Amino acid sequence: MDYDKKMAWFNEARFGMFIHFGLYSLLEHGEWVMYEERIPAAEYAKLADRFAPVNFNAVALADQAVQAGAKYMVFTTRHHDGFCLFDSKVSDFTSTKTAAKRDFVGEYVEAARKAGLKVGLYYSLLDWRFPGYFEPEKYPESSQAMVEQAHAQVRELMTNYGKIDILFYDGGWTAQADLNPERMAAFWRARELNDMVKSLQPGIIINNRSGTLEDIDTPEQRVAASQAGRGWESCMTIGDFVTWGFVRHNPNYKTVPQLLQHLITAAQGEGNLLLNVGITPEGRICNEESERLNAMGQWLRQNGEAIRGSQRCELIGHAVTGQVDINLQGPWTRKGNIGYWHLFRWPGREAVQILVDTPVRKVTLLSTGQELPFNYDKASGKLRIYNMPFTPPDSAVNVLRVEFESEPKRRSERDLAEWITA
Ligand code: FHN
Repeated sequence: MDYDKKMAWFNEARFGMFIHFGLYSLLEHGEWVMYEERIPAAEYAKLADRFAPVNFNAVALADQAVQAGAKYMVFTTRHHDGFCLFDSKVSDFTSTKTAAKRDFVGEYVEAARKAGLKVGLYYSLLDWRFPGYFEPEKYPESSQAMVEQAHAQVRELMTNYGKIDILFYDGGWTAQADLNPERMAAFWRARELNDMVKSLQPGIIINNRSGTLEDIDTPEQRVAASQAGRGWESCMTIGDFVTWGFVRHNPNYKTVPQLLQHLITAAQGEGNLLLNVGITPEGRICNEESERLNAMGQWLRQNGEAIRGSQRCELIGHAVTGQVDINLQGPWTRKGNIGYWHLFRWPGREAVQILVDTPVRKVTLLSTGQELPFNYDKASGKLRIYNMPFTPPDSAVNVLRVEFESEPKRRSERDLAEWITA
């Protein structure tokens, strides 16, 4: 399928909800607990006897994503511990064959679709239960078996749950932390794997973590734009960067303005934010995360126009490569001839944007529709917006919607000192 066509819904969405849930959720020490505490496989497997999250409600999860303004979800079908939240013919270490006796992936997919959300599946290639993962030369058969298992399970996921919109691979690196794409692709037989995925799910968006480039880049815990024309998605936790699985006592949650600023910064570079929730042992989203998501949803309901399907804007934004200026107030997004100025810091009565090369027709405050007087001086390239409310209407981020005569262009400064004597 044509790349732009395939990516259209993804680029319109800009915001997705990531869900980390698995056996590790029971221990509340994060999703790496098995490895970080070197819990032997047989001992770790006993967790499955008491993994029966009665409050796991996929409909409620999907509802939360909708409330947050997310347009898609990505769910951990299996993390590095190898425990599958789906039925698998090639493993008994699954939620369908142990205490829970539930196919959480099936429940999730159905709920997501019903809520009108696009469906993403996360799958960890590596599986810590295989000695051959850690020592492939010493245990070549085990290493082979792990790769075979990954191929078989990805096939199951791509076959048994109807249309899947995103495949989010993870854990493609070696135990020696080798992230060389060629070696990763050779180890996992990624080309063969992804050919199979594409034949089963035409139109699926595949991430870049199996060793082959595929459709999207996935910067983690940071927002970093790819080259124009290439899709990308920053995945990030609401809490601090150490853990994606639920941790009960974590004082390090990001604030709503911080989270919105990450979303906007992604939108500025034509990328998405995939924001993670760590599900509690009982199967819920904790209040700290839920409250933040709801606040983001509230903001998006008023300002979503500036985010959905956003394009890059030439006006100075936040730390744009190759430009010395950093716009104190915040970055711009764009849609056609409309520029959206995201005020991360409220400037008071007047906002000044320099190096504007395109005449302006109209300025409004996006959330209220209030029209604001302005002056655009073609000679200096300055846009002054006046009579703004003294206190910011939104306590997090306010957006000025600026209608230009044509696509807003940035004026280049041929003589960098000219402005001093102007
Ligand atoms: O090791 C994982 C981590 O637990 C988490 O799942 C994140 C999400 O992108 N990915 C890995 C590290 O890149």
